[in-house]
Amino acid sequence: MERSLVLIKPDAMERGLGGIIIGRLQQQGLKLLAMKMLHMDKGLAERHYAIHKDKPFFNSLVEYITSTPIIACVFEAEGAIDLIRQVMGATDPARAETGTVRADFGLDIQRNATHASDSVENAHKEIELFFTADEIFDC
Ligand code: FUP
Repeated sequence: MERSLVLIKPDAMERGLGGIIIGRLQQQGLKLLAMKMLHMDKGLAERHYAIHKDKPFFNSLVEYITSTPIIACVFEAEGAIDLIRQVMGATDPARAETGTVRADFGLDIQRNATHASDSVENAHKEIELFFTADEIFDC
């Protein structure tokens, strides 16, 4: 069974879209194992986006993701990584397929409503950044 970290980002939080996005994932059969609302600090944001630290958009991305509280979730399913990325659509909402979360709710490439892990290895690392083992309910 695969797990993925999903973040409801500040632009979606500001528009009250957390419930509908989490609902879309649950409707696809993804099982919600963990969820919390938190305000990421700079250190957590820099660790979460460490892979992008040399990119020109890194500082702006860290500033954005720390700008409001967010919701972090862990979802589980067979093939969860690909399934969630299909539900979310392309990173850039302008390129996201019709009916995807980012096509429907994303504003631009930075304010694209959600984050979802892009591999099993990264999901494992990302989940550990946000959740302790006893916060994940595998029932
Ligand atoms: P994704 O895996 O879909 O989250 O996309 P990426 O790993 O390529 O990008 C990580 C985050 O960087 C995205 F959520 C959006 C942001 N980003 C920018 O802000 N500007 C860019 O030019 C590219 C990505």
